[in-house]
Amino acid sequence: MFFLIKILFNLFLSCSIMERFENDDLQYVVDDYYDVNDFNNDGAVVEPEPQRDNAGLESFDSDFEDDIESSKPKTDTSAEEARNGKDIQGIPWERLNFTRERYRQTRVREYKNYENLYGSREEMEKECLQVEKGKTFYDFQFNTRLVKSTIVHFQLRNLLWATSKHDVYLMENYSVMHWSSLLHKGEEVLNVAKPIVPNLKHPGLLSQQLSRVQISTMVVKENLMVAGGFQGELICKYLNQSGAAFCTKLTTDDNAITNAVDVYNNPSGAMRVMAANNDAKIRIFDAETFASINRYSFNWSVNNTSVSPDGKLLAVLGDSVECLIVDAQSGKVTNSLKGHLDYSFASAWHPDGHILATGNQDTSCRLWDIRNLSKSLAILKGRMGAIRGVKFTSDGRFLAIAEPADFVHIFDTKLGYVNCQEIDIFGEIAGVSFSPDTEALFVGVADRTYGSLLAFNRRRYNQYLDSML
Ligand SMILES: *[C@@H]1O[C@H](CO)[C@@H](O)[C@H](O)[C@H]1NC(C)=O
Ligand SMILES: *[C@@H]1O[C@H](CO)[C@@H](O)[C@H](O)[C@H]1NC(C)=O
Ligand SMILES: *[C@@H]1O[C@H](CO)[C@@H](O)[C@H](O)[C@H]1NC(C)=O
Ligand SMILES: *[C@@H]1O[C@H](CO)[C@@H](O)[C@H](O)[C@H]1NC(C)=O
Ligand SMILES: *[C@@H]1O[C@H](CO)[C@@H](O)[C@H](O)[C@H]1NC(C)=O
Ligand SMILES: *[C@@H]1O[C@H](CO)[C@@H](O)[C@H](O)[C@H]1NC(C)=O
Ligand SMILES: CC(=O)N[C@H]1CO[C@H](CO)[C@@H](O)[C@@H]1O
Repeated sequence: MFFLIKILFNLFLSCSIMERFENDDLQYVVDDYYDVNDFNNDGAVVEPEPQRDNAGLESFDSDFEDDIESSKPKTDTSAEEARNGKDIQGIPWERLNFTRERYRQTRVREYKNYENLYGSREEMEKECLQVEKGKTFYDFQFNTRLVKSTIVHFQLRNLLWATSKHDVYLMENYSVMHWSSLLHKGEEVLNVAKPIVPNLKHPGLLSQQLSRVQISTMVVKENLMVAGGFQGELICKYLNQSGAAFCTKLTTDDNAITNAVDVYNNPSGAMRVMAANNDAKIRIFDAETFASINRYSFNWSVNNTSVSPDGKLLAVLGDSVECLIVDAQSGKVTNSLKGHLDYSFASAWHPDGHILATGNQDTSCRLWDIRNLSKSLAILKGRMGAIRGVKFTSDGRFLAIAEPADFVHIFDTKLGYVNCQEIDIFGEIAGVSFSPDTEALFVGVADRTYGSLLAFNRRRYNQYLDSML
């Protein structure tokens, strides 16, 4: 029952340690918890030392695990089992001393959101869009523990990508895993603990062998996977080739984390790779030759960037309450977005190119109309935590925003974002991704016991119309 211990431990953290520790210390403590220092030399993750102050729970834990061992339950949950009342994550509430509802209430009440800037959020809450919850746009399809997401940095939750409704890529320890829904099976596609020797050789290409990379962020688009590392690494891999095409260390700065990577087409259609780092720089590479094309510097660590659908504008987010709109060709700042109360870590553009959504530690997602940036268009509020993941479907119909734990919210953009489905689970969220055809939504949960991949299916017209009548 590691997961409950973890949550209780986090509560313990929030109550006693968090008050005393400043941000970086908390980050360190939380990182510690999320395996950063648990990776040992052979690439496996070692079990953490038993936590103090929870002796009672520990014995509860081991009893419980023994139970599981003897009865060997199937850990996966199908749509049918869920309809018949099984918990979608397979959490055996019936054997616990509290109900799911009660635990949910406690968790929402006790959860301490991580903030860099403190201050009242009351004014903001008043401005938030009034939203009707309880819609179903995506139906639960399955949950599997055959693959389990892991996280290396508690603020970076962009570690899962779907390339089709059957194909998902995610990080598990030192492995980039591919999950096939058709085969119902996970398979390692790249091991980043072992030395990675880049395949591509060009004169002048700044490529180098890497190993023991802790992947902090990734993107997979079509045939190209790009991953960023905790020490400023960048790894580019074609999915149809073994090994990696290009690897490099982007910076030798001490604080070098690659926070965000993206693959996009520039206005003339050429494919580009973009990386945003804690050394306050954005770097752009050609996605075929991996030649360095541009480098833009900012005044603060760049924590997330995203490129407008036409490839002309960059949204640049980081350790600032302001988000910047930057010309992608020149790196010139053309606008700044004012409204958020803390730092931002996620963004996405509506495919129509007019709407930008930004996810922030102030627990909100703001929508901006790029044609008039004087004020945000709307504020969408999470339940308890920062908004660390933001994704639109490729047809623009839905927006999903993910909190660091427990909640993913899906909004219908066509109806003005006032209708919402709330996906309610327990555990840290490593990433959310719609399949490019919009049919599937995947959520990666990082947890030692309940870590899993959840899949949801888009509900189609007939049912959907019913639900709207
Ligand atoms: C990741 O580490 C956990 C804990 O050591 C282990 O159970 C799991 O099999 C590992 N997964 C992979 C893909 O290496
Ligand atoms: C659950 O509650 C029952 C009765 O209230 C008690 O006997 C039992 O020890 C409790 N179990 C745990 C694991 O706390
Ligand atoms: C892999 O795909 C790329 C296009 O993305 C293509 O140029 C290349 O020839 C393919 N390589 C193999 C080995 O199939
Ligand atoms: C920024 O965040 C969004 C949403 O979380 C993500 O889709 C995008 O890939 C991130 N940008 C980069 C450059 O990683
Ligand atoms: C960085 O700060 C300098 C001095 O405060 C300012 O002139 C410049 O516009 C800032 N650059 C950006 C990209 O915000
Ligand atoms: C932009 O929006 C603001 C309010 O959100 C409005 O007052 C202003 O007139 C708009 N500007 C233009 C050029 O439409
Ligand atoms: C996740 C991450 O690396 N966030 C960084 C954003 O930028 C600031 C620096 O200004 C870092 O302290 C954060 O670690």
